[in-house]
Order: sequence, then structure tokens, then C-alpha cells
Amino acid sequence: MTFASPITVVRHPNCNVNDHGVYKPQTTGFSGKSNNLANNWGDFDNDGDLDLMVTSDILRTRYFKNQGNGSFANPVSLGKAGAAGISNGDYDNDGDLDIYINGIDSARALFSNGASTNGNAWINLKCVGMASGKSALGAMVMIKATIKGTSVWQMREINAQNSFMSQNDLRVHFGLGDAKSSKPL
Ligand SMILES: [Ca+2]
Ligand SMILES: [Ca+2]
Ligand SMILES: [Ca+2]
Repeated sequence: MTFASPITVVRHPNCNVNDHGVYKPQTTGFSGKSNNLANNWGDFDNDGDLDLMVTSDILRTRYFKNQGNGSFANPVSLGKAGAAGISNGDYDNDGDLDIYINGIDSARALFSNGASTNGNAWINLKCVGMASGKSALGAMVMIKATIKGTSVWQMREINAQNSFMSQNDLRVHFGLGDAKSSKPL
């Protein structure tokens, strides 16, 4: 058996924005070259948009806050280098997504989120399958709310694997900013 020469792959983790079915690469803080492993999306500050956590085996885990205008703030570093997977879930049921980072030795840690005191609204939904699996895997959940005067839809899918070596809480979490009410579907 013979193999052709290896193909050079440029590993730049780009953010591609879906613009009506056309994906457009964006230059973001996580577009640079580095040894990224897991990426974990969640509304960690409950303001109504998805933020991002990225682990690395040589860098500390980085938190990229979504600024709501298509860009992300400069990352905040968490924990120690040597992380692999990362899971999110509201383990203490106070309304914000906490994270657990796994990896080697001291890189493993549970981080309790302090965002529940920032005044933003939130909702956690537990879906139970009736005709199929009780975990409701594959279910799509949509919610509509008025945030900062704008009516917005948000969507989540319940799935069994979220990123590299990671499994989030199966409950569906939405941050709702300054919304006074919401309509889940
Ligand atoms: Ca957010
Ligand atoms: Ca929490
Ligand atoms: Ca908290």
C-alpha cells in the first residue's frame, strides 16, 4: 500500500457568519493560529447572544464575549494551560452557565459563573421526549423575546455531544437580557 505525499492543511479556526445561506469568514480573536481543542458556545453573560470558550493544550482557556455586533471582545483567560474538553451547565441553578474544564492535572477545574447577579433575565428549559427518547435529543427549541427594544429569535438544539471531549447539560439555557417576557416554542 502506498500513500501520496501529505497535503498541507492550514489550521486557522475561522468564524464563518451565515449570511442567508452564504458563509462569510470573519476575522476574530479566535481566527489566529494556535493549538485550539474544544470550543463551547453558550450565553455566559445572559445578554441574548452566544459567547465562546476555547480550550488549548498550550494556552489557557479563553473566553470570547460576543459584543452583539458580529464581533467578539478580546479574550479573557481562565484556568491553566493543558485543558482539553469543556462543558457548560447551570450546576447550581442560579441562572447562569457554569463551566467544567477537563484536561491534564491542574487544568481540570469547575468554574462558577458570577453572571446571575448582572440583572439579565434567563430561562432554563428541561425537555422530555414523549414519543422517542426521554432526553429529547435532536429537539430544536426556539424562543422569542424583546431585548434592548428589538424582537429577536434564539434557537438551540439538544444534542448528545457538544465539542471535543465534552457534553453540556441537556437542559436548554437562554439569556434574555432586559426582556420582560418570552415565548418558547
Ligand atoms: Ca452573551
Ligand atoms: Ca450557575
Ligand atoms: Ca452564578
